[in-house]
Amino acid sequence: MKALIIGAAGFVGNYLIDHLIHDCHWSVAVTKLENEVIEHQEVEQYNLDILDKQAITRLLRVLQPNYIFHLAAQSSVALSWKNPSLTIDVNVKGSINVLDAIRELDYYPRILLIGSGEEYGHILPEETPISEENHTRPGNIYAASKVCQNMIGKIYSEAYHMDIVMVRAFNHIGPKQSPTFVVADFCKQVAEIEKGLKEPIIRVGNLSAKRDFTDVRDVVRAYSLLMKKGKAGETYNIGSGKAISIEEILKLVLSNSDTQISIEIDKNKLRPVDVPIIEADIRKLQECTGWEPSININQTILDSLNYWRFH
Ligand code: A2R
Repeated sequence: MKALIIGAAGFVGNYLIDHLIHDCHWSVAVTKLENEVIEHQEVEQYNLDILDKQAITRLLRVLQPNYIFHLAAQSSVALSWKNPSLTIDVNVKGSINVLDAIRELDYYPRILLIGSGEEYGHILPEETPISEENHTRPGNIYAASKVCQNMIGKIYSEAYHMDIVMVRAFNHIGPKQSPTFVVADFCKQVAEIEKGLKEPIIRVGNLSAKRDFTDVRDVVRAYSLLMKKGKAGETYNIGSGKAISIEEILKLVLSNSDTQISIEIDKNKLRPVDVPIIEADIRKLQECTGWEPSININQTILDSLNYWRFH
């Protein structure tokens, strides 16, 4: 099996490459932006900006992979408030470029489109845990762009009989994640405090929000399982199935350090609109694949903290 990961230089791509090579034993090619570096020397690497549709066509005509994991995105909610048009360009126009290039080539790979638990947006208490059938009420520009990507995936799958599976991945965490995301941000701050690089105060945003966190190594396993077993045109939630408050996360991070650290609210870390609770109903994924998360949250936090301690 030949797999192509589009947008492999990011947080998830790094883990997905490892998993596909070492656990699935697939042949793997990857794309990245020109200025990005992918450390895995063993994979074929290509520069690709998904805003350039002709470049996508040229690459796919030559490679013709059986499986395409579409990861390329502007993936930060915070940046989507600051740069909404870039977010829409990359996440909507870029995704349609990928799908349309495949449609025009008249070949039928299986495509996994990566969406987000953020798509559900303002979830009502009685809708928790949230299932794939629920309404989406996106609460930020990133979420809106991923809802749009999901709808386009469904339309292309039905209209052109393309083999597209959509996922809604809830928050995924782990070593090497950018500190624009909350767990990595907390771990990096604590590691800097321990090294004496920063005063012993951790700056935090909204602590009451509850999110469904899964280790990225479990998430990529769900991706390959859905590639093998998912049904075309369907959307699958990927999450732990249990929401935890950011305050609990903060406590876990601090409990893994011996240093005395005080907590301060930083207004810059508060969002214009924040969704109170996001928790995944993962029965559809489990019925289809038998997937279970295997790494508990404290282990992920410890691994992330150790990553920042040694970098
Ligand atoms: O934004 P950058 O410079 O970090 O590059 C990201 C890249 N990317 C693009 N690739 C091709 N053409 C573009 N026009 C373009 N714009 C951005 O996609 C980055 O290297 C990669 C996405 O990786 P991350 O931002 O680290 O996201 P992560 O956590 O790996 O998530 C993968 C997927 C995304 O679709 C998320 O929205 C979803 O999972 O949660």
